[in-house]
Amino acid sequence: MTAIKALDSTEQPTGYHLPPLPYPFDALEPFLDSETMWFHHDGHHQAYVDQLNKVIAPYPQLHNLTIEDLLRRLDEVPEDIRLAVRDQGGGHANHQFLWKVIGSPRNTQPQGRLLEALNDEFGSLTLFQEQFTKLALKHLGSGWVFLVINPENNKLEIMALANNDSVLLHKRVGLLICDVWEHAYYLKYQNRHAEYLKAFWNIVDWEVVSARLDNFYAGKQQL
Ligand code: MN3
Repeated sequence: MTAIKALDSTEQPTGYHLPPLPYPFDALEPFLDSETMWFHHDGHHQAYVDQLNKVIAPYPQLHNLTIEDLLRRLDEVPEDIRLAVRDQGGGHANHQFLWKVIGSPRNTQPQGRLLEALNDEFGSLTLFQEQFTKLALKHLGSGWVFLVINPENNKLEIMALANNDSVLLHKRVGLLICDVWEHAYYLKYQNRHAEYLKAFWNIVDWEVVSARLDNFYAGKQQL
């Protein structure tokens, strides 16, 4: 087991912070309303960051790791806080990832390598969306659904994870993520789950998702 690097005396522990939402709260209207987005980002996501900072506070050697490294190296995190780090850190990482791959509805489409890979693996974009939605409907409650690439065989996979588990703990690279926790949609859609999942496709930024696959092939790290 590699020891986590301790901080130099000159380094200031930074902990984790909530990045601002990369667009206004009402940018996803009419598919997600600004009240939902405000609660989701400033409320739920902020709470994960705050809890994570509280949990790691007694362990300065963890203060300067990126959230990706913290999750990838979870087995080196002290055992008494490991579960809390998995949950609060996963919540932070997953939400950061989510804000990047959704955006104002502008009818983007998968491009280049991603479009080819979706066609190869699922038959078409529509068939992929059907499979993704089907899995998401099964996992509503507390969890996340992902489109990932498996670096072992470079194949696309749809993956559902419970609670705040991160694809980083499953040696996958995330391309797309959908939040199926109730707080992601309840204010607007209540129990109309299928309607929320249908609306989701209107706010996916396929240019970003396509770029994530290109970044993977270019060997670039990304959350
Ligand atoms: Mn959420």
